[in-house]
Amino acid sequence: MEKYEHKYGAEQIQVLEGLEAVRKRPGMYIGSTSVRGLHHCVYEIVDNCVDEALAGYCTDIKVEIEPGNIISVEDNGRGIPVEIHPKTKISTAETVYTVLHAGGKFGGDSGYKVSGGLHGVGASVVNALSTWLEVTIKRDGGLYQMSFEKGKTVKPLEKIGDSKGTGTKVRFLADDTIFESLEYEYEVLEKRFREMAFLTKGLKISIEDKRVDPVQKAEFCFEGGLNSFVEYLNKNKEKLHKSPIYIEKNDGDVPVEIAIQYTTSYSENIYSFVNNINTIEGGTHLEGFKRSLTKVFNDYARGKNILKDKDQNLLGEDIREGITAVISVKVKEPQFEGQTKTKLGNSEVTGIVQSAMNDALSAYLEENPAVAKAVLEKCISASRAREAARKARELVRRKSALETSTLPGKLADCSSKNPEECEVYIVEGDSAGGSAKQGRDRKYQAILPLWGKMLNVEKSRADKIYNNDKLQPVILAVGAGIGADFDITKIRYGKVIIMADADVDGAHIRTLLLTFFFRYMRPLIENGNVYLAQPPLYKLSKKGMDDIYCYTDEDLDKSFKELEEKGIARDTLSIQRYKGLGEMNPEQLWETTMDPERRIMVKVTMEDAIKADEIFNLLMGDEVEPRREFIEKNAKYVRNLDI
Ligand code: 1YM
Repeated sequence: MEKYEHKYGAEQIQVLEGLEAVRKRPGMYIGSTSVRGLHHCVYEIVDNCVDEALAGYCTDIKVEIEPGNIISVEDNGRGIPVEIHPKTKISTAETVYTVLHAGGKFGGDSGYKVSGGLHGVGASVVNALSTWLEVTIKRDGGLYQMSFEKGKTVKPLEKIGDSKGTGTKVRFLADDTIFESLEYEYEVLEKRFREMAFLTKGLKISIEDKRVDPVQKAEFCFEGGLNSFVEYLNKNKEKLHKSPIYIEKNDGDVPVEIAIQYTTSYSENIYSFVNNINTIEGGTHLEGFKRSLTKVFNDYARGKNILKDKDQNLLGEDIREGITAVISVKVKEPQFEGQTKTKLGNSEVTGIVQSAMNDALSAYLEENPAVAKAVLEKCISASRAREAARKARELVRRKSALETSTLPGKLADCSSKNPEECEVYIVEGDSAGGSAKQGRDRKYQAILPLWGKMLNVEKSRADKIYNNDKLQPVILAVGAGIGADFDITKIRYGKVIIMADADVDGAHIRTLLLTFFFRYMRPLIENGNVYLAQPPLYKLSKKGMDDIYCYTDEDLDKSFKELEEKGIARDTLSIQRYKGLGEMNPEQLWETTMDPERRIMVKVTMEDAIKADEIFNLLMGDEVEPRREFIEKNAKYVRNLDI
């Protein structure tokens, strides 16, 4: 068997220092060491397979979660090159796994590798953050293998046999001294791989979770690409036209793929991707899409005399009502901006997307007049509703100007007027509201109790939202308007905290409020002003001992263990399980959930909000069956919002 020589030269010493840096500051390379960073490692390896698919050599990717949280990823591409690399003097495969950012630098460049941002940091980072990692390569008729521990080579690449076909397989165990937990969440991975399969037409991606019996698995392959994606997103919605509008332009520097389908809903659902990365904050590609959509529909409506000379143009928001769209572009050197580095900054992309859309969309409308008519009718009714909303809003404003207090009656406001130090607790239920009012710090903390069933935002246009008696107090308390009028500089509280029970009803209210904020006060979430309070689930007490509050089941187990070590047996403790906030007296609520020194709060991210929005669609959609199915299957997901 041939063996690849392994020498430690100056290059190799630099390599080891490089990977040491990754282990010292993992967050810098994978975002975080939470379960999110853990999943990120899997995506990094799978991204290499997808690059190989985009290059036209790989059709099949298999991902497995083995018992013990070992990840295995296999593709049927060309196999990572095995010959000695001229610069490092070791095999190219080992170079890819030990040199930081080797992917782009060493010729393994598909052209659309991501520079900077959270993604694309490569195989060597995953290697550095793994207790062990093993790579098997089938190439040129040979079977090759190498292995590493914590990024260090323990077995350099060696030919261990012959092979038919080609491909690469990577198995690794993430390092539990680096990651907070090694428990992969099957649903999270499944969702990402479904998305990746939608984004790469014809690529088959399968996932199997072998930690559970029976094995949980899924296989994705979509010949329709983004068309299939949009159909999937709309599967529980009523559609205005049968098949999505599909636009593809591959001839330029920036390939563009877009699918659009209108539904009867009132919300706007646009997902955008750059190099397969979800650009949650949008950017120049989304801007180009919106501009073209607005222009093409207005031009068509004028040309066909659907909009008369005297009529005003339709606004972008009118034309996006009820739209579901996915936009995917590939950019060679993407610049990512924004709070979470998921906003595309490359200015040239706006015009590229815009012109790709202009031609294709106007041609589509000419060829499909019935679709054009149905969509425009909806747009026009949206613009009328917008007018009605404006009038309703003015009414609210005028009313406020006359009244001495513009604040909702139920709000117990704080005495400070400095938004930076103020917070408002939106509390579910009257009794919890009462406790919160008594327990709070009056100077900085305001309480707004809400009750009863929330308005179904999905089925309401903006005018109804303004007049809704449940949401109006929230709008007035926050003080910054809604929708296009929302002005973040006017918010009255720096922290808007949703405080709901840790049960299904609480999750429901949380989902509703998050969806409302996501749809109508999005900057509030983007700016990081929305929080979820975390009330405890249990109280442990015993005579002569300070009460112990536990916020999760794991917390409870940990406390039992710690107490047992101190000689306090479990069965001598009195355990209270809190079913609702209402069971806590004001003092307890302050101590456990509201005291800034002691409380645990979760800042809501755009991802949480998107998840809430998706769940909300399912919970509130017209069809009962998918909702029931979803609740049965994914009750855990609703709780996951709290993670
Ligand atoms: C399970 C992980 O990494 N597959 C993979 C990686 C590479 C190639 C094929 C590949 C790329 C190229 C040429 C090229 C990589 N090669 C490199 C480098 N699966 C997985 N499959 N031949 C094979 O891009 O030119 C980096 S990744 F740098 F060595 F070329």
